[in-house]
Amino acid sequence: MTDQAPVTYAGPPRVLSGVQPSGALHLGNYLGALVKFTRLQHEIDTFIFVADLHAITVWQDPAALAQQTREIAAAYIASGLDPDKATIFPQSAVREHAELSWIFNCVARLGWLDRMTQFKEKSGKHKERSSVGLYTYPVLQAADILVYKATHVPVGEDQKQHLELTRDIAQKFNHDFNAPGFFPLPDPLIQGPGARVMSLRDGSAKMSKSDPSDYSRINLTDDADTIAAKIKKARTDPEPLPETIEDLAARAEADNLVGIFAALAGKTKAEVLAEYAGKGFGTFKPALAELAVEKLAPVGEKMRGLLGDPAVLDAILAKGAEKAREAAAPTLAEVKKLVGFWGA
Ligand code: AQP
Repeated sequence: MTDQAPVTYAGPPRVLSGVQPSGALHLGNYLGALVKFTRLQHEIDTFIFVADLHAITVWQDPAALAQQTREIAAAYIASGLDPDKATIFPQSAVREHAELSWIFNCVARLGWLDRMTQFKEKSGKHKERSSVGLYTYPVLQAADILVYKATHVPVGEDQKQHLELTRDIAQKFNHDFNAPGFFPLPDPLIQGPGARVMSLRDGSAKMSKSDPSDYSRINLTDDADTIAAKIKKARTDPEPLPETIEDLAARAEADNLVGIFAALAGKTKAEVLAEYAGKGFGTFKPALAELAVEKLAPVGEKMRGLLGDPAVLDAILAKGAEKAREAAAPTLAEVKKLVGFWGA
């Protein structure tokens, strides 16, 4: 322990994020995560992984997991991630994530994890039957980020609490091991109208892979007709669109569709309202469907093309894993020294 004033992290900026290979990707994953990755790769050194260690916190069919991993990699590239710019890799191929996660399990406090709302939501009424991994998921997430000393983490709104936990772990590690400024306190990049895309069937629930209704979400692999049909069937209210954001706030489903339009068009919700205020959903939904098809159908098509040649995807993942290991290994070596392990 030390009385020294905290020293801020002085290393270079770096982006880290990932998506679990636990099912088909949807519009929420695309707007909350993938689109941001693509933008950031041009600005900052970017590491994007396929979170297969996270995926097995709930049961995954061993015969399908590797292919699901390729599918996420294909979605990244189809959304615009360039493997020559960003490092794209499977989490399980870089063992430093799991090793640092154990050390962080000994830094994080039970009380911190007890507060995590995602565990409560995902474990539901059967907490005692959930895997221990599901409970310590946010600790692994902290290791994912900090093993690369990442400073910026593009995620959807649902990950905000986990990012706060990452900052708490970094701060406690730096303090306990007398290493001020060793780990950065990473900033979540959440803002934007796509940060929380809600279900098309229920404006109070987030769009999610695990929702039993396929009509609740738009999958990246949906074809143009399916995308249009899902938007047509999306739940709404009978009122025309209002003029102000404030008047939209109490209308969850309308707010969600305007938010999706804004995110896909690269506009603000206010700009969308300026165009559609006073118009009903009979006008707005077809315009949204057209925009969604224009933006998403090519992504699905490109994904299918990439998946037709798994050897190319595997080569990209293998090369990414090598680069990621090179970046992660020195951090873990320093951590082991700080902790005081023999031989470190
Ligand atoms: N509805 C959403 N709106 C905006 N962003 C979202 N994300 C997920 N849902 C939305 C963001 O997508 C990234 C990857 O998510 P993930 O697959 O790692 O985990 P998740 O959050 O558990 O995704 P799902 O679809 O909700 O899966 P299930 O149904 O299994 O819980 C993250 O950045 C997340 O914020």
